Amino acid sequence: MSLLNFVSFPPLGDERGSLVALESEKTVPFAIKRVYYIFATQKSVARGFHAHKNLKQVAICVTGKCRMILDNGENREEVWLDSPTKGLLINDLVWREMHDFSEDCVLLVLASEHYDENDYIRDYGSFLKQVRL
Ligand code: T46
Repeated sequence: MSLLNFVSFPPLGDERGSLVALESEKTVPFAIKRVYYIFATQKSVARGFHAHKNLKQVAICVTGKCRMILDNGENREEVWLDSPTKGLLINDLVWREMHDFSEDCVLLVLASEHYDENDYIRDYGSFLKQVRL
């Protein structure tokens, strides 16, 4: 089964332009407890390099693009996030890396839990041990 599960957010456009509505437990398949966004990422910087024990997220590039790698310990897949109408659903226990941010990239992330540093697995070896239990 692919690691790349998308949520599409149809634009509610009219002659003035486009609008996307993100609704907790409706267009977004979980209750949203936190929203953050990543922007002004410096050239050649890669981010992420961790997994979460208990966190679902939807990542949307609202402007610009970046390359997202997901890895469940068995398979590694990648995708360009490059559309404000395309959300990538990231489940628990999935290693993620973000690369090749465009200068204008704004990566919006909707999260199912509040921020908790103890939820992060930041070491790839520990991640592999955990998913292979
Ligand atoms: C993820 C990817 C896609 C907070 O204080 N609150 C928050 O909600 C977040 C997300 C971060 N922080 C602090 C923790 C660090 O001191 O902000 C700093 C940067 O966070 P981090 O190095 O974890 O950023 P990324 O880009 O490596 O990862 C982030 C999320 O942390 C992570 O959950 O899935 O984006």
